[in-house]
Amino acid sequence: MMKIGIVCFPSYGGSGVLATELGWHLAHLGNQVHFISYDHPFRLKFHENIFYHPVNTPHYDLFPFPPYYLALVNKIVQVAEEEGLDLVHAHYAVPHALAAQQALEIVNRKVGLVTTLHGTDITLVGNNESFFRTTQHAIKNSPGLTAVSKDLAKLTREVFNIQRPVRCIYNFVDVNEYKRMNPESIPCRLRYRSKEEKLIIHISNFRAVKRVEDLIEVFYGVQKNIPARLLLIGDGPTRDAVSARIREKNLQRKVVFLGAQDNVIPLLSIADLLVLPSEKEAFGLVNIEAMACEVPVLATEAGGIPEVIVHGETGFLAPVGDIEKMTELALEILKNPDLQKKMGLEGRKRVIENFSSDRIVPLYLDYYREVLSGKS
Ligand code: GMT
Repeated sequence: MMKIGIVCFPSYGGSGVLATELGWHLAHLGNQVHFISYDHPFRLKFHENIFYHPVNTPHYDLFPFPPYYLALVNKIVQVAEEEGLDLVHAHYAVPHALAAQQALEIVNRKVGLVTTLHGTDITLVGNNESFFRTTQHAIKNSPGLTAVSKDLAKLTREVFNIQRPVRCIYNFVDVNEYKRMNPESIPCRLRYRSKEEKLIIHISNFRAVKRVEDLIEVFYGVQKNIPARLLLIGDGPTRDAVSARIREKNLQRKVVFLGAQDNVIPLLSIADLLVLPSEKEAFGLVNIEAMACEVPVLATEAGGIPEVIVHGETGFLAPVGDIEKMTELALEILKNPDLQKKMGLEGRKRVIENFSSDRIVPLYLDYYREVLSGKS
């Protein structure tokens, strides 16, 4: 049994979801898990081995910006000392990797540290001049360092000009939870689609990097060919621009915008295709959530996505921004129920074999032991 501190973002977004799920599974395997964050992680379910420690940033007139980083370092020190942590697992490089490192320099005994890089912490944030040197320092010096795809591990070494190994540990889902429900048992099914219509689904945090406007263009082409609807789930900075594009294309009656949702399993279970047109994507957690629910995926060739989706078997890959190709591939799946079914089943099989919690969580535990023994 280990005592593990998890530092993560608590809000919607892949890194927070992954960290939360990992913490839950580690607790389920008998470890004691301490979440350290500014809010209660939104997907965190109760478990007797899980504890939550909020980071409170006091207001003081002299501070024009609340000093969250300082409060976070202080909280990690406090939890590590009071709870006797064996290891801290920092998710997302900025600011968690450096905060955890500083905290563990202060702690009065040796505590292990693993940093997991999730993607935008390297491609967008860490890469920014304002954060570059601190992020580089943090990833150079974290005793354990993982990335969620081989592509991200390679990119990290290139961007930060480092030689050290970066262990690839893929995202995972619990396939006992993520499985296709009988669509007939989902009451909202006919609200979002009629029996004749095909349903495309998209789930993201609506950041520019997701290129959701490309999806609107693809959907425009699809619905000109076959009866179809589009279900958009999530919220974020490009939501208004996406809504504007939907109006511009006069698609309001065919697009349902649900906003952020806690439980996407029933929604995936009524979908025929998930589309993820991202410009950058370290892994694409939503891809395996969809695949586990037997939904084929059409995504771009960006980042780590080709490590997840097998073109022609579990879905299709297309170049970033290639609307015409994406429309053609979407139609190929939606017009061919046998192909859709086959890809859906292959997708679930691939997730069970490669990206299930049963397979991935032990890899993290093994890595923790390796780091604690000083072998990594
Ligand atoms: O997808 C996002 O923009 C959210 C972001 C995050 O950090 O919360 O997700 C990143 O981490 C996920 C979990 O490891 C990965 O599956 C996503 O691919 C990655 N997002 C990007 O690289 C854009």
